[in-house]
Amino acid sequence: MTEQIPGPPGLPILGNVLDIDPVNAVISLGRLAEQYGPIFKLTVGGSAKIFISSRDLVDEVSDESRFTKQVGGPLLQLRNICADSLFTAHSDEPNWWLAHRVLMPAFGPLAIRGMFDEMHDLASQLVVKWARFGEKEVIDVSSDFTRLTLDTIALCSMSTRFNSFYHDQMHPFVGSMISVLQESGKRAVRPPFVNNHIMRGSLRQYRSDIETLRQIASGILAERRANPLEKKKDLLNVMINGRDPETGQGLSDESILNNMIVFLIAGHETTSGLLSFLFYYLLTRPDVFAKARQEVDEVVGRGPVTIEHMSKLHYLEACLRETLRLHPTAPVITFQTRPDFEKDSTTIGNGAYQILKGQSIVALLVQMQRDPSVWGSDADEFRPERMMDEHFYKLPKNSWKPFGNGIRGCIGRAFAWQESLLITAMLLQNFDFRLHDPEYKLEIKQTLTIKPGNFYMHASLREHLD
Ligand code: MNH
Repeated sequence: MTEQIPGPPGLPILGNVLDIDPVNAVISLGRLAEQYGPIFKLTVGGSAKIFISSRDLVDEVSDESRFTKQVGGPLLQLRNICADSLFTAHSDEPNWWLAHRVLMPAFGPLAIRGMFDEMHDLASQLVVKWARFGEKEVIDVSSDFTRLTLDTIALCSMSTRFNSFYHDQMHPFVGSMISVLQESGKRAVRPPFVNNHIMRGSLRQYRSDIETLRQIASGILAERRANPLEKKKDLLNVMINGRDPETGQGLSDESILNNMIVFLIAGHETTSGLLSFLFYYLLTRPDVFAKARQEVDEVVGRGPVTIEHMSKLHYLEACLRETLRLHPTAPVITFQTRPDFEKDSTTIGNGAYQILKGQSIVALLVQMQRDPSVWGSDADEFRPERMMDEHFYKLPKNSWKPFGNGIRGCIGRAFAWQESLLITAMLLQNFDFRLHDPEYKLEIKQTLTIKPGNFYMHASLREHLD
């Protein structure tokens, strides 16, 4: 016998729309998890969704022989922009397999090492900017990190410089991207007839922003076709020249455009959020700051940060892991039964809860990664020691999964890791920091991803005593 899944009662037509604050969906879902427990059910946009937040339940749905990623909610809306790109394709779409096989080598360890110098170049621009500003300037932390991560993914993926640090106005691609991402989030919680017939003004703006993104991307592609830059190994060249090792097939221009746009979307906000949350901990935890800086001083010293240092910054790495545990910047991942799953239903919770074929199961990573049965009674505390290699590699499987699940997990993980380590090492090597508001309490701001809200700091060049 299976059990009823608990949840708040809904309204006849609107379902549980009022239980979710669209601006702060992740926070309101977290509150419902506190109230209803590790599994609860809501009706959103006409269909029932199941929300899970314990490690054991997430472990069960991570079983790829029964479940896979579901493209629904905001991701389904993103398909208006990038169709069946790597990130937004359904797991059984042929273009997912094709792009996955063509692109995997381009995100492998060797290829990412090859991007080090370009990452270093842009991180240096941030160092120069903060050094010139001096200690009085109020730094909007996540805004500067967003400029940096966006410039980095644009340079490494398509050798294009957005030069975000040299312009007050953001590059037109950026403005349109931010606005389509916001609108996609809003569309996901509105009924379709409202999106397509009532919000006419928003729809017009949405279409024109999508057009801007596609035009800029296709301009870059056309220019590359005219000037092939044969020695470049950026992602764009891999997409143009790469062939599926199994079939010999290459990506169509349409698919290249979709994936160019998706790298820029998926490849910057999550990393910028990670760096911003990390800096929140570095600035509010003098013990953590001292250890991190000591490691940088010992490993790197005063000279340039190099690729060889990347594998030696063990404490910094633990800090990054612990930051993503408490604040997984892509805060939910959605599962459903595999399209080729042969039965009409299955169960989770050791047989307790029935899951129908195609049913949405949303894993709430913020709660899941604080499950006391894995992390103990200090689960809410930032304690990087628990993430040092000797503990990290012994964690129960699927208890830390900020990069998603299995074959549909993040392809950019090594990229984000190298970028984050490099930036943090360079900043710790060069600056002292302090909070702008010494009383600052962490606020969470959500778009599709999460980042700290209203978080400002000051940076001053370190006085090296030697
Ligand atoms: Mn990334 C998928 C988190 C950095 C490109 N990424 C995912 C998923 C998560 C995720 C979670 C799975 C989403 C889902 O199940 O719906 N990604 C992150 C985090 C960071 C990150 C926390 C940084 C920190 N991601 C990056 C970077 C890039 C990138 C950098 C590009 C260079 N991510 C992707 C792509 C996918 C993805 C592409 C889709 C992969 C697939 O489905 O095959």
